Amino acid sequence: MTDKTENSIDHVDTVQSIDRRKFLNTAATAGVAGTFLSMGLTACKQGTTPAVTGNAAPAAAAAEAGHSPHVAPGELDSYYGLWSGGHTGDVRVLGLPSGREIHRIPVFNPDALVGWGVTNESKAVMGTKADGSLKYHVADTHHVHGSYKDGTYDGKYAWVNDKINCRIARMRLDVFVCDKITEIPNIQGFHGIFPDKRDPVDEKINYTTRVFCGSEFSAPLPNDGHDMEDPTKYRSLFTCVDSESMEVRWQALIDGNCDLVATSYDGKLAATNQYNTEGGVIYKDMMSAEKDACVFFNIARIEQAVKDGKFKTYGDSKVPVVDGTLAANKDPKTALIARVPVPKNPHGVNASPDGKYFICAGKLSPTATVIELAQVLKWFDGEVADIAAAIVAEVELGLGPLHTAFDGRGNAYTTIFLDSNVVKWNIESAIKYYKGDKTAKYVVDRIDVQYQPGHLNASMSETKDADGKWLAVGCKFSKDRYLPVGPLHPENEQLIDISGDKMKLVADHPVRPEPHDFIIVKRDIIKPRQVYNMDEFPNAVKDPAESGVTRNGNKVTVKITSMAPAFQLTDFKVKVGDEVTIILTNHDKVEDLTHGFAIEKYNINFIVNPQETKSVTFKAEKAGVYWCYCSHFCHALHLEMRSRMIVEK
Ligand code: K7E
Ligand code: CUA
Ligand code: CA
Repeated sequence: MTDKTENSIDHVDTVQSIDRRKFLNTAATAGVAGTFLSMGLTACKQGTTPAVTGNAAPAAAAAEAGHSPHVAPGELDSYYGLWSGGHTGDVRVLGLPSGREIHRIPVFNPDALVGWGVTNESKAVMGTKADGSLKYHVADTHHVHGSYKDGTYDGKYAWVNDKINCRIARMRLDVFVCDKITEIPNIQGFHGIFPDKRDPVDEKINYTTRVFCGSEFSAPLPNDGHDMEDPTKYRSLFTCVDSESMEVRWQALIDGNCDLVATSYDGKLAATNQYNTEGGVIYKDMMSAEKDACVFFNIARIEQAVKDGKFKTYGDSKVPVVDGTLAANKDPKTALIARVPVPKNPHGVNASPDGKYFICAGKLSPTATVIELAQVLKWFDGEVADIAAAIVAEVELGLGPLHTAFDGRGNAYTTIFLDSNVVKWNIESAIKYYKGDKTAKYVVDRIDVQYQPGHLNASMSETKDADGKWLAVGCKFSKDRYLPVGPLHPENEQLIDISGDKMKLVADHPVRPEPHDFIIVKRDIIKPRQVYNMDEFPNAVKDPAESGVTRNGNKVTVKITSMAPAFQLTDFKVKVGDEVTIILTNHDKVEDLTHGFAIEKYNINFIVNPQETKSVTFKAEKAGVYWCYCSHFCHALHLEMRSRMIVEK
């Protein structure tokens, strides 16, 4: 174990420390922090609040130093931020360093602005019941990750998980729209995701072709009413989804559970941290063991096993499930998985940008475990007898380490939930220290954040091009940082300048609860288009002359075009009882010329971007005249841009 005085930071502001202590003892310990503490952090060997909270900067002092996040009016940010929205079920797009929110991509939940969950096209992506209504209305997004090429983002896709209904969604980054959602079978509590960075076998494939998914909760397999009262029979699976087709390729049955996911730069390994190796159903059981694990998956071997027919299927699912349990994988030379022991209930697992290490943060242990991937591969080759040899460091960072980001200069940045700070530490120094060199100072800097940080990420941190400029931190509590707005506080996203030796807090941004993970991508990597090609939509009304009403029994199709400031049809007739489908193509080609289509009293609104086509289907239930109006400002005659739906008895 470590000696934290060895790794203290020199400049301790005693007054600040006392203030913080007082704060934690009152406000924070009353909440989640208190729960965590009572859950066993005090059981840690060195589990008292560290003497050093270090570098706590009063707001005024923080503002005076560091690069300015201010981006002047008319100027563009240098990074895109893709932020999971949490239980709003969407993905936020920010410009960084300004923190300006420039878009929200509706994903799992309906969105009244664009008509997500209203249009037929979006419903087809979201999934419907037999009657055409949406299958799900809630979601909980945690993790957003982008597609890779050659170890860095290629700007093609991003993916996000839904923990509530076990769905993975893909977003096209050329148009910032969700285009596919897959519901993963056999699992519950779908939490971590990570795309692979190259193919484990074919050297030529140096880009993402798979996305790996962890399932946090175990359940009977198949979950069809058997074994419900016997949690020892509950199972958890690790899932591989094809990044193009978005079909589930395979699953691996494991012992314990999955939490977060990381992938190696050589494509050979994926891993998930496990906090419930105990298979507990209540938290006391889940934290009963001193060690949990980080499980590594040998992707090439798993896919060979699938090819060789060594799999089962469960219930209605056709997905091949290989056996990744410990009992079936005792011989390293044929093992599909390797299980590295890490201290009690670890949380994040993150891949260092040099491709060498995965870092598993301790959560209930004050440590981070550094696992060397070369050693894991050697274990799979039978060259290393004990998998624990892959652990090259296990060092103390503070109370409740969760997630780790990187600056590309050999430093890691880990959120320390209970201490409410971010610690900057040097990986190679940590390895030296762990090897026995007690002069190695691995803690480089520490900064207070407000308050209780979950995820953090640095610019390009999860790529080989980690550039060490900005670090954003998602704080779970904002408390006194903003004007009070009743009982519900916003969360607090903070921006830290990490370009120098010392971290500098430069901005606070309130955010609707509750974001988790995010990525910060150099702006030139993403190449969005502003105008669609009409041919991308098979149902496009390509010529305004095609607009009109066609009837097939009680099914009525209404084709409409828009061109500012008019719809072509200015009116259309349907009958009560008709199933009406309106197809609207926007013929405007001008960038930023979006129209809306809202139908009074029919609960319908959606937008069409330049050259885009969308459709809605509904029952004409009420006789009368119903104005259809353009709901999106488009022209000086925007208010006049209307049509009439005349519903005859
Ligand atoms: Cu740490 Cu769901 Cu990634 Cu949130 S999880 S903090
Ligand atoms: Cu068209 Cu407003
Ligand atoms: Ca545990």
